[in-house]
Amino acid sequence: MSTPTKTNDELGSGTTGETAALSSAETGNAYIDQFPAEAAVIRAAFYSSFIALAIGGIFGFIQTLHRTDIVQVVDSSTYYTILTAHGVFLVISFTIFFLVGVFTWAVTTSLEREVESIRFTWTWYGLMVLGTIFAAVPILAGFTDAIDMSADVLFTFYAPLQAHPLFYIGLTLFVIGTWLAGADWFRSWLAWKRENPDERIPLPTFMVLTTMIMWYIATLGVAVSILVFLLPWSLGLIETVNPTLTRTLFWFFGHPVVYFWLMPAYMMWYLLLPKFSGGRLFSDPLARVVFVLFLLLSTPVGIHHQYLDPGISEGFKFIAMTNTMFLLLPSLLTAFTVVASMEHGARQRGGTGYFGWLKALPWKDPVFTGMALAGLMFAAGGFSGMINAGMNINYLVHNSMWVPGHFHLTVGTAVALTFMAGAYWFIPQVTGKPLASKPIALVQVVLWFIGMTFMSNAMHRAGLLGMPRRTAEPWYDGFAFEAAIGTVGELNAQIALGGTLLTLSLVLFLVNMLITAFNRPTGTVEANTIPTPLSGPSDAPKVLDNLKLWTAIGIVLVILAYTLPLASIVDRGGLFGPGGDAYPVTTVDLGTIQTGLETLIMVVA
Ligand code: HAS
Ligand code: CU
Repeated sequence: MSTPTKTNDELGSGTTGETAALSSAETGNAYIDQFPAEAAVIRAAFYSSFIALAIGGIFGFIQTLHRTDIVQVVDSSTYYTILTAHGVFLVISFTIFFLVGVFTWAVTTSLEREVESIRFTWTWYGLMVLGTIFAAVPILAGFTDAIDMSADVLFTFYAPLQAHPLFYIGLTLFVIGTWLAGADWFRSWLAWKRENPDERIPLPTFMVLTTMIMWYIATLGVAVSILVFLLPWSLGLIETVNPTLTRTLFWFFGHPVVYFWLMPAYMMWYLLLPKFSGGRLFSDPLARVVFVLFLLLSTPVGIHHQYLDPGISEGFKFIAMTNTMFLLLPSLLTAFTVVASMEHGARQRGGTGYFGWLKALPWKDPVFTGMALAGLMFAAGGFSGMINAGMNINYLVHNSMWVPGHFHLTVGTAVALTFMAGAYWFIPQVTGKPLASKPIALVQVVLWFIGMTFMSNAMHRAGLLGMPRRTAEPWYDGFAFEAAIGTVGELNAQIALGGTLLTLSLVLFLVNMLITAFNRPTGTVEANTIPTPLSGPSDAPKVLDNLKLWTAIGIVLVILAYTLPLASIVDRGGLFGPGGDAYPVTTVDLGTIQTGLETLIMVVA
């Protein structure tokens, strides 16, 4: 390992930052100048994520027009193929490829050191690419009968839906890639720690490490589910599985995965939003508390996705609900800290008054505006999450369009819009080329906000009318949805309009990225600096950096929340039973559909 030629003083770990300068437009001090080898991997990860975004976005567009009955370019029988491709490409590939790039940036920048072995870094990236391709092949093969493969199992992929083995193998490789990525960052930190035994962990690295510990705990559930049950089942090695067990193991992972997407977005709000607001992070200690809370509480809540599942007793559901309500705390703390930092920035820029300071924020900057609008929408998405989390009120919204409304505000905006806005800063950093068009970028982020306002609001309302999710043709013969205000036609029109604006916004984003990538470097790129916090790490109790302690408590909480529910599920249904036929939805004849439906009814009943 060698020390990079140019270092970044402002991100130093020990200073409290009373005298820290804000970022300046020095040239030759962009990330690519400091870490050229790492910049190449991060570029590759970002471009992979954009390819996934483009593919997933196309399916989203087809889907929104299909289920609102505006234009149907595919047969309804392929709807699950489209829905699976939309979900997997966006929430698995787009988000995770992007975040591994951001995490690599965060660790190298804040530790001021190159990765220990760039070959290892390329290896985990390569595994993630291989995994994505393996999983994508059976998903896309679902569109044609010519290839005897499918994976129409949605991004939640639990039994009785069954995919081709290649899908599970691909997911496994992808997850192993992320595990190795985490190992890479831990190695960097340990090497740094040997040289700096008395320093506090720099905040960006602290955020990466806590997120990865959370991810290691969470992915245990999906690893067991795939390796012990789903993969052997799809290979024909075992005849049957216990659907409730695979669902529960999925949600063991399926809730924390949403924080695996959110925590990098939060990291960008903590590190970049204050900078672009013209100020400094309000509190480093609070940020550390938030990430520790996520580490502790993200996993023992997964059963809040299963309030309506039979076979899990109410008491366990109640515990999951209680934990979920505690889990609101880190987000509420984040709302406070990030908005306080923005206010500080606005006042530095001359803003005054109770709310007047809002006008002093740099609304013409797409990085700032994108992230601020993402935060604003997350306030709404967080509230619909609280409603989901209430055990009794969940019965009203579960499996309805409300839920896609919720997650298009959270992962679809808080995360996706933050990542896109962040890309306007990161891509110049890792290419050395200024953004092709700032005005188009600004239009893009605002268009996303407007499109999502239409779409998610109408989705929530449609859900309250009882309109189901995951349905190609959610209209029933002889059944009219009763709308309290407006009509279902109006809601569908809003969903389709919103989806179209989002597609337009996506095109603008991708074109801007494409032109930037192929541009010749002209003009200067801003220096890779983050202002130090107002209240720095020396104000944070040392125990916050005790990662072993938090890991141990995190594991104990998971054991407490999951041992009894899993034991009782296995006790009732058996480890590999009660079974029921596998259910691939497409490329099957009517007889199989009938058997599948009977299975589903059996499982639900
Ligand atoms: Fe969720 C279902 C509960 C957060 C994603 N969620 C889903 C699904 C997805 C998803 C994908 O309890 C569907 C899965 C499926 O296919 O079935 N969710 C919650 C709760 C939270 C929550 C309590 N979800 C997320 C996040 C996601 C995400 C984050 C992705 C990234 N969710 C549920 C439940 C279900 C569920 C049930 C199951 C529903 C069912 O029945 O199927 C909380 O974490 C939310 C806390 C958030 C807040 C908001 C704080 C506000 C902030 C904004 C600050 C403002 C700024 C801007 C910075 C309390 C931080 C200021 C700007 C200025 C201009 C001043
Ligand atoms: Cu959840």
